[in-house]
Amino acid sequence: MIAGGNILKPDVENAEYILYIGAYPGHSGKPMQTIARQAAIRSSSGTLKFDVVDPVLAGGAVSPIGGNTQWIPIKPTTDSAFVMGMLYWMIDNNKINADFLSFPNLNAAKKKGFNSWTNAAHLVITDSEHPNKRKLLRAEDIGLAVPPAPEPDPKAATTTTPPQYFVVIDKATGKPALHSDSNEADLLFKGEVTDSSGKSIQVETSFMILKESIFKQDIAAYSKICGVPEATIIDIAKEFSSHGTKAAADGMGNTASSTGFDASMAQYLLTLMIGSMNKKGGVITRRNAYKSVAPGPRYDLANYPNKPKTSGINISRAGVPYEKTPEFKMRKAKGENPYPAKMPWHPVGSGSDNQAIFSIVNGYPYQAKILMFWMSNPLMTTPAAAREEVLKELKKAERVPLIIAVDAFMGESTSIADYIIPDTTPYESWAHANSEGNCPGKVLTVRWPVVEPMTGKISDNRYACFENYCIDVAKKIGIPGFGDQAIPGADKKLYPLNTPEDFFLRGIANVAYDGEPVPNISEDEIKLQDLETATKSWKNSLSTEEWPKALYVLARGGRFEDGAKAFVGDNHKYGFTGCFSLYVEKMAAALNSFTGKPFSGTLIYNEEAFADGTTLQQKYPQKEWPFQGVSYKAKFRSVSMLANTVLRDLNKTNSIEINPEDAASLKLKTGDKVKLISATGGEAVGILLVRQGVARGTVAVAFGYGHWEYGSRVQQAGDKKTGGEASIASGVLLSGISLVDPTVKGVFGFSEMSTGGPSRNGGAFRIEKA
Ligand SMILES: Nc1nc2c(c(=O)[nH]1)N[C@H]1C(S)=C(S)[C@@H](COP(=O)(O)OP(=O)(O)OC[C@H]3O[C@@H](n4cnc5c(=O)[nH]c(N)nc54)[C@H](O)[C@@H]3O)O[C@H]1N2
Ligand SMILES: Nc1nc2c(c(=O)[nH]1)N[C@H]1C(S)=C(S)[C@@H](COP(=O)(O)OP(=O)(O)OC[C@H]3O[C@@H](n4cnc5c(=O)[nH]c(N)nc54)[C@H](O)[C@@H]3O)O[C@H]1N2
Ligand SMILES: [Mo]
Repeated sequence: MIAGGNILKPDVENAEYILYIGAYPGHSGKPMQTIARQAAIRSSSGTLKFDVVDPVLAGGAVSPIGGNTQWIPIKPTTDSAFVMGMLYWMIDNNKINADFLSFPNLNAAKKKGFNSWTNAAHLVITDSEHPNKRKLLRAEDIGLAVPPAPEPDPKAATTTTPPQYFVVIDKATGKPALHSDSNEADLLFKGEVTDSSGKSIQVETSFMILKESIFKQDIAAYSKICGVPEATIIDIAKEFSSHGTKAAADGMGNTASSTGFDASMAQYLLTLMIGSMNKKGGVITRRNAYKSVAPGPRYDLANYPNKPKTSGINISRAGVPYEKTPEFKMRKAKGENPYPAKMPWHPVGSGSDNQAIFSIVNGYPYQAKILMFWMSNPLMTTPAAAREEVLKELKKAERVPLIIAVDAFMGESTSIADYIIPDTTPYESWAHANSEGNCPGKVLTVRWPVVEPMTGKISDNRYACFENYCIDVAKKIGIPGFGDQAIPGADKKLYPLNTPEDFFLRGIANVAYDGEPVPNISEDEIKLQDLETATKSWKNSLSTEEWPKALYVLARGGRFEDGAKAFVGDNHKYGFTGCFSLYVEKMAAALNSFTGKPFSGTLIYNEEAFADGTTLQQKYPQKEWPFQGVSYKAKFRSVSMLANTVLRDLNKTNSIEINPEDAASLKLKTGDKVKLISATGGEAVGILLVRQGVARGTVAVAFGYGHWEYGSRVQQAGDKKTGGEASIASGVLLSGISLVDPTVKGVFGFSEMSTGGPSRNGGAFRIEKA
């Protein structure tokens, strides 16, 4: 399964309808300027309709008075209930693309003009007696013959896992078949299949499991949970399912909650139900990039001689099933009940800086020795990390003996470092950035230094910066992959990595030669931009053959494929061609590390709950804690954008925002100084803003405010003082009082148990006059 918000985005240029669930086209999102332009042009010309389901009304291209858009307030953390209501109606009224869902493999989909496929018709073992219960039925479970495994490629760098064969009921024969052999499978099968010993096994399709989960409640019940009227849920379901494959669902920041997995699954299930995955006007992959820092056509920037193998357990406890840890095995061996674990382990997903912070402050699963910050400020940006109890621990030498920050600013995290290495800003530095989305073609932008860095010279032509720091430290302590013989070329020779340009220019050569190479730059263009002078000091980093193509890319700030060429017919060329899961076996097989209970493999609505399963409502009932918190990106700033005084002046501070009815019942008004109090301790004082654009029971706070460093305090280096601009610290940081989980010993930010996703949105809060 792949998460909805991560690699998929609506094709705004071609869609007829987009449902944004907790994402504002043009207010935020990636990249918000492109989305704003595309969404505004298309909706004002009447060719695109889009709705936003969000507890907070933001700016951007949405307007309550403009045409073709609608704001639908929702109760935070209940997105899956809203979507289950929509899916209920769509399934009940035959408004799903059942043909698409019946393709059990990519080839079957391709024959019918699609290029994505799902496991909707794959069978799942529901038999509670079967050793593989809750798993997808595989060929070996019923003794179905499979093709011989392909010979392993001796030249392959990594061992590939052999193909797996799942089982479907083939529509044509009515019999079990390999998923790869059937062109159309029975979507609605629920019954028994027989294994080779003649024993019957209870199975049903992924789709049936999903349907049963949805039909456990009705639309009225879902409406009650999410606070969106039943009629609105039905209207949106009708709209969403009446544009063929030219509709899409999206969302991103909304999934950062303790119910975020359900929210992202809900989102991509919507798209699958109408078959618009990988379709023009549907949902397409983002970050379709040319090869740069990769095994590329000119240089291999991912591998090098003597590359060390990493091993061990990720300190963040994320992407690691508890059952694979030494702690579990030891407790099991002693005959103890291994649950609950000492701290939560999150079996699904990947490493997490949010979770790493809580591992470090608890010294669990092991002691951190060196903590390094670069281009990240997790103390400010991780929910609950700015709490006093976290900061106090992190500053103790026994928690982390050495903290190194490489930064251009005195960020909050940088301020607790033992050593600060000065770093460059964008105009002074190199980068390869792929497009975040909203262009279907391949894109890679390249950034190169246009001014001399102001960080200080460390030797001839070399300046203090992150890359030089890494290079010099690696050489000193003998880490392979740096120095004169470091980067493998396509010609099998080894090239040096002694400077940032050695690395980035070789990446640019890869970009220039990826697929059909770019043309050579013309002499006129070189002269026009005086590229000769600009690149003079980097001459040795590329060959004379490579330079004219590298310059072609540099002069354009990257390489950009024409978006129209990224489609074949109405199929996206770079679509994800693996299986999209309606039933996520990995989730179904994973266990909650505190309760020992399995997660759901299908879409369900989970209430916000702590690690041990206690719901928030049980512990902090709404009567006492009437608000859930929501943080949203501020329109005119990013987390780190405070250094820009023009943007800072546009929105000097933020507010604690609530709905007029909530304000009336608290006898509060706009401008009142109020305390926002967190159910697990901690409070923030700010100014109240009462507005209609906030759902009832929600308190909204724009992110990016409430700094305590970043130039707000005076800092001294030698006898030089800097900073002291108090206005930088203005406003409230909601995540500074985000909930901790009282069912976990030590300090632990309230998180989702399956993935470790932090609870940025949701929780339990109270407001009082300050
Ligand atoms: N409550 C709440 N929390 C959130 C979010 C939210 O909406 N609400 N958003 C989340 C999201 S989506 C993200 S991506 C993260 C972002 O989280 P982070 O990546 O941790 O934060 P940033 O502020 O984007 O950047 C980190 C730091 O990079 C440094 N920096 C900035 N510019 C430069 C530069 O030019 N050169 C160098 N060397 N360093 C620089 C600064 O010290 C800055 O503080 O925050 C997350 N946290
Ligand atoms: N102006 C601006 N634009 C940005 C950034 C920025 O800092 N400022 N940062 C960039 C980055 S790093 C990112 S990742 C993207 C993020 O882009 P988005 O995902 O569009 O923005 P966020 O503000 O993170 O998203 C949170 C949204 O979800 C809503 N929300 C919260 N809880 C729920 C819920 O339970 N259900 C629903 N339906 N909605 C909920 C919030 O009100 C908010 O509108 O933006 C990028 N663009
Ligand atoms: Mo982000």
